[in-house]
Amino acid sequence: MSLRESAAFDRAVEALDNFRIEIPSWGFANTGTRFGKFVQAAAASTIEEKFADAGEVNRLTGATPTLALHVLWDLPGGGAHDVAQVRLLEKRFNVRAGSINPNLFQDQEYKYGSLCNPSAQVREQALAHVIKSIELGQQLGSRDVSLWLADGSNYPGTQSIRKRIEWLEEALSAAHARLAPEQRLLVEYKPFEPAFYHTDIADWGMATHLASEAGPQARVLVDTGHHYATQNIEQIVAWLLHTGMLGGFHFNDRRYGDDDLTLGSIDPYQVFRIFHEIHSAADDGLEMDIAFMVDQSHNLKGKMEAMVQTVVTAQEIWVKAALVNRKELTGKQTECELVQAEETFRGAFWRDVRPMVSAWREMRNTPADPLAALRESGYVERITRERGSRQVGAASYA
Ligand code: RM4
Ligand code: MN
Ligand code: MN
Repeated sequence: MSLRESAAFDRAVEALDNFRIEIPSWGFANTGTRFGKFVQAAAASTIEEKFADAGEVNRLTGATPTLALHVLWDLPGGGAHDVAQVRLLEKRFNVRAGSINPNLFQDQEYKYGSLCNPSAQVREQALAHVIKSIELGQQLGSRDVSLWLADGSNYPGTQSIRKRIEWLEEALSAAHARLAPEQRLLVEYKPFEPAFYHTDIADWGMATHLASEAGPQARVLVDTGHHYATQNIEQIVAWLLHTGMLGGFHFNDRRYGDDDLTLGSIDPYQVFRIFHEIHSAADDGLEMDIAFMVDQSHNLKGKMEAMVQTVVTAQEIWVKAALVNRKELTGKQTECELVQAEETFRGAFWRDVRPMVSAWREMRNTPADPLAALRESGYVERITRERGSRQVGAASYA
């Protein structure tokens, strides 16, 4: 039997046809560590270049039709001009504006917090920025506003943790009230950095509480890099699926902190375990509406290569997890046949699905090997030539 005639291939095709992953504009820009930046000649520094790069990734992988935007980096004017420009770029590069990410972390006013700042005036300013982001989402026809706060404190006793919860509840309800019916507010959590004593939205429990209190269109966003080392992320995902609170993901890999390394580069099995929870919940008929997004910035790897590699990895692991024989697995789980259950599960992880994914790519008229196609296209050489001279002295993430 040929590959394309197998039941597994049908399942893989269905899984890949339904899998879309959003890529971030900041993944194409020059970013760095807190020690400095290594500037790349091919990095994008305008919104046009970010859309061009995203369009190329979408052409190569067939899976990235939307681009996440950070309001101050990508839409600094925030007005009609920015919106009109994005609308033109969407058409030109065949990529739509994706989630809108407010910037509540870089202005000097936010030194002691944004929505949780002890100053009512700063809290108001931060809320106004969130509302502006919601309105931008409406103007761009983009559904999700994805909220990450850098708020927290560095030393015990220096802030009232409880007061800050109340301010946050108030702000998120006020923001929720401004959502259009089709919009969603995604609440991201992170237990450390930039604050290192307490973070105001530190984990999925806090994010779930805040999203539930804010209103019916708020959900939790899981960034895989935003957990303590050794935390069982797939269990968190299972709980969020069970409670209907899972709104989306920011995918990246990590070894120590919020490292933003390419997906699956350190622990591909973890990605598999997370994807398995999603396929399994879907098979059981659970309702879900999940925004899959990448949140990575590549400091050493080429940005285009790293992004294509990320999307290809996501597609491959998504298929591996789709191919878990869940009927067999349920039987083994019920019988407590531990080793056999584990082998059924792991067997799918070890399966080489690359021939199937390549066959799907050909069926969908996309290159069989996206990384090779990127190399052959000469795209990176072209943008290196065109952008190189402008990169000297680049200082911001925008
Ligand atoms: C944070 C978080 C957010 C991202 C910012 C820039 O660590 O992951 O999602 O927007 O970084
Ligand atoms: Mn994130
Ligand atoms: Mn992060």
